[in-house]
Amino acid sequence: MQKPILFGADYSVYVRAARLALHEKGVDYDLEPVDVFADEGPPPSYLARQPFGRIPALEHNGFQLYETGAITRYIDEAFEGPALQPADPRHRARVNQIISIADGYVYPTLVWGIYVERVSKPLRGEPSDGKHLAASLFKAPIILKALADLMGGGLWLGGASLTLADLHLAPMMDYFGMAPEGRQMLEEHANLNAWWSRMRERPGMRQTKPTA
Ligand SMILES: N[C@@H](CCC(=O)N[C@@H](CS)C(=O)NCC(=O)O)C(=O)O
Repeated sequence: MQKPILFGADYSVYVRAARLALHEKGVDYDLEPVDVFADEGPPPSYLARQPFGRIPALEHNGFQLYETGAITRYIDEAFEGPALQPADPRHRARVNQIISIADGYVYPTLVWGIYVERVSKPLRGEPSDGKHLAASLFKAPIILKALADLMGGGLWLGGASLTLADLHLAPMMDYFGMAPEGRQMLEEHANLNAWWSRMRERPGMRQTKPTA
């Protein structure tokens, strides 16, 4: 069997979620660099793999796949290792709900609206969009409360064991927590904060830390 190849860049939260799934399953893989934010954009050969120009994309034994939710579920189901999705329909639905919240609300608001405006743009010497930041800071507590409510008293977001919900959310939380407001908001929810302390210590998280 060939090693899976993941196309993307280590700065991407979505690439990192797929890499975390590979790490948790104990799967050896190659990371083939694709920089979607390069001035010239992604190479045309990559657009043949991912017509929307987003990262990541996966190739495994000739099977090509894009969209992170499909990739992480495929990794979970195609490889040996601990199951990352609960078998019980209600628990599995909860995991899928949290992944959907990550895509629909966490990524645009906590990553683009807060991390990018508050941390990344100033580091690059670019002006922040104050309105975007303010609107995102206003929406963020709703998102954190929803996640904290769904998590309840479990150790992990989806219950007693680590699931894809944790792996999708963790890379986004890592960026969000780099903003002082992000750290403060996280600390207001004891269960989420404790989850983040557990999650950030996993070997996969350390091995996939963005380089820049
Ligand atoms: N729906 C896509 C989203 C992936 C995504 O947005 N990736 C970002 C990097 S974290 C990207 O490629 N952005 C490039 C762009 O917005 O042009 C998936 O689930 O894979």
